[in-house]
Amino acid sequence: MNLTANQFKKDFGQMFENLYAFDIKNSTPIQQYTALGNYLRILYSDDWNKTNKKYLGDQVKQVYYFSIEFLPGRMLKSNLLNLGILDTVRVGLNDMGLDFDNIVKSEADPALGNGGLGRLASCFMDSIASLGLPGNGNGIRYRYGLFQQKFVNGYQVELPDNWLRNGNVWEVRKENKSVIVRFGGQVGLVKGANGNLRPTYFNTQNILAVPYDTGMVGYQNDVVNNLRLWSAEIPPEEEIHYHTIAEREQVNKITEVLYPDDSNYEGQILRLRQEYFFTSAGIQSIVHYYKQTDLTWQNFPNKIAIHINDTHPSLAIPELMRVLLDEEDLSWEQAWEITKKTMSYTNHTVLQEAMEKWPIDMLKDLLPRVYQVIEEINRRHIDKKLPLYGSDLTYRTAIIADGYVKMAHLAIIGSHSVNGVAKLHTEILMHDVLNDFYQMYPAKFNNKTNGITQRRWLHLANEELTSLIDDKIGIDWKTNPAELKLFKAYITDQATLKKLGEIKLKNKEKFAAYVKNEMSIDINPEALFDVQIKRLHAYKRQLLNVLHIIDRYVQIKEDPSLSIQPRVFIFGAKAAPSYAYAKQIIKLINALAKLVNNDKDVGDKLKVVFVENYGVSLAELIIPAAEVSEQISLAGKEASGTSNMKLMLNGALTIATLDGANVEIRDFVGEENLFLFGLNDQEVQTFNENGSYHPREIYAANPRLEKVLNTLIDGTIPDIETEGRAIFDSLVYHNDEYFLLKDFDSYIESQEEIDQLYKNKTKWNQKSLINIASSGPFSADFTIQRYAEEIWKIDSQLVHLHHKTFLTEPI
Ligand code: 26V
Repeated sequence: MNLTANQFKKDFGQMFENLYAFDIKNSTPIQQYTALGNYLRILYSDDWNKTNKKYLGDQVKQVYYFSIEFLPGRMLKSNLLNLGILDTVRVGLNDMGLDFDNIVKSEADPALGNGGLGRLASCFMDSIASLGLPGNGNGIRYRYGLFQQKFVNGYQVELPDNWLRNGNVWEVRKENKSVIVRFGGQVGLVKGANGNLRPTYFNTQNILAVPYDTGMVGYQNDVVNNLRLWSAEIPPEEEIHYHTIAEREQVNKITEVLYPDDSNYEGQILRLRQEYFFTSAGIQSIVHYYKQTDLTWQNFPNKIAIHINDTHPSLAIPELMRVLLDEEDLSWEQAWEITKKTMSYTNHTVLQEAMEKWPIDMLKDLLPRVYQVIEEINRRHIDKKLPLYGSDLTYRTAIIADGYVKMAHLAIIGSHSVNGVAKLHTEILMHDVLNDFYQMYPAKFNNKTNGITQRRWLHLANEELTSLIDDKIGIDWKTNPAELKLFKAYITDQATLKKLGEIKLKNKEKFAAYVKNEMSIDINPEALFDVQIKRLHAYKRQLLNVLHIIDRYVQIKEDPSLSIQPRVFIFGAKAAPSYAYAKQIIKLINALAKLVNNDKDVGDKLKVVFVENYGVSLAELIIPAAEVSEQISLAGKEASGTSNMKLMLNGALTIATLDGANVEIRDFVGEENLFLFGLNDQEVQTFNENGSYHPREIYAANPRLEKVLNTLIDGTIPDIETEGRAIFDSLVYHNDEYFLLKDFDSYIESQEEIDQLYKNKTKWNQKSLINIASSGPFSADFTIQRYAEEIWKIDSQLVHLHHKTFLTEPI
């Protein structure tokens, strides 16, 4: 976009006065932000409109990414970057005497997701637009995002996240595009115009779904795609039926809050309402859109792809069937062909406790017609497969069984594609967790390793590193991330290595200033910064990290003159409010931090920093400052991980188990450039099958580990009587489900190697450089290119393909 700083100053100053009717000199950063956001939205509105018109006019195939979570992060800077006016606006604002960084910080960070799954959806939206692909997001406009986390006496406390308090400049409410979503009631058969009996619904509760659209600006390509988030309201014509406040609240509640139970399924009816609400609204709006064309229904899958992000939107399958059967009068066979060809599904977890299944009666009462459709899908599935696969296998794949409707089964049977999110994860799906389905539908299964957008996670988060890379290899890596590998040519260039170290130090200083300001903790920027940032979950093993910290503490206390590499251990993590064990681990980390950070014997040798309220914005501050990336989940449990990719891209060295995408990171970066430890997934499986793991024996036989574990229960760490005991028992007496004791020694050994390497700054920076240069294949641009070609069959609409050398790098 062409814009000079002078033009910007004139236009923006005018815009501000039009909005607020006072001089910008007397304004607050929030007002400045609001005006700037409005200015930008107007700036790209023409491209937004044109993009829409082009897709409709050319009748190109489009994908709709259905996700119950999106985690976009603040959008001001990313929109400026993608519009190509970041520097211009910065200069302009500076000339006007305004503080750009303050303006940026006054934007609320929309926390409409829990973690990896929601952030992935947003990285994908960025890549879809940046590749010029016709794609749309479909989700929920939660009135309150994921809770804000506070620590009170070391315990997690959850506060509401009123992210819309100051409005939202990026969204456009489109009441004229509203649709009605129906719940409850009964189904009857009524003769239609053509004399056929038609399912008709009575006594339903009708909810108005109102869309709020947000532009997804592509990277300097004039493309603006659409993210549509739905809000629940009382339909104006039904106001009369809502007599009490309680009845009205029931409607608002549907899109009030995001469920904070990442990976822990609880069969709550409100959650089911949410799932059907945004799914039905999305399907209806797609069908309305499609009917603007004069294409036949048979053409639907040639023009529309619908992607189901985990099982949360899997009611899209029976909902599309319902619309095609009941509203468009298609036969079952026609409707089923169309539905299967349209739908594709991604699995994001192998954890049994996260698998969605709804009690039959709950689904039947809330969605009677949808339930009938699911029953029929199930009946036909069993009928067809029984003669081919026999009863054992066939009934194991039933959608309705044991009193439940199993959403993963529905998603697989109703889609043409099922993918995992990293090579190992997909292997585990095919050969273990979903093996029954793999036997039936081998061709449906495929892998799409996750990716991240280098625009947010390198370009915006780490501008100094970006300029260094630009200086050395030019700027083409921004549109073809495979070119990052050219940076390897500087592996022996002392000046580049030195510069890399200086940039890291600067980023560490910036983070240290934040820690000082927010937490009153002094950390030494020269110490090694070790980072674990992800949801708190037992399988991710933050606790193993803690055991290592305690081990260091014990050693220092035994010999205060010990010479040891100073380290700062940095944690960021939210725990689901109902996840008691995860919350106990939070308390433990905070208690340990208090002990360690205030111990005179320890000094700079060891610091523990647990940042409050970890989210996208904090990730942008922490990741550029990280030197060690902790990716230490029990092998076989983490589907992919994506912080592993973001940290590597910013030059951190990874300490990892062979889990999720760590396996591919190892393949690209080389075994000598990361630190592997611990059991592999096969070994874990063998222990589990044989019941041959006995942590109590390890405890008894390993004095170093015994000392560490005893600190949990002997008062060494103050104020954790309950938590310390519970955690100790889970490890020593309740069989240590995630094999921490087994992996302890090899973890400690790898950590010692890290200390050794850190002594040699040149070698360290060389490995850091190789990590940066090897992270191109993990760009979401590649991931999306594969989804587009292999699953969605959609084409880029860019006239000038910037991406000519794409896909040279296989994953
Ligand atoms: C599951 C559930 C279960 C029901 C209650 C609410 C709720 C909310 C979110 C989820 C999603 C869990 C799955 C998930 O987030 N998986 C993560 O997906 C990342 C992106 O593919 C991947 O990198 C992580 O390894 C994986 O844990």
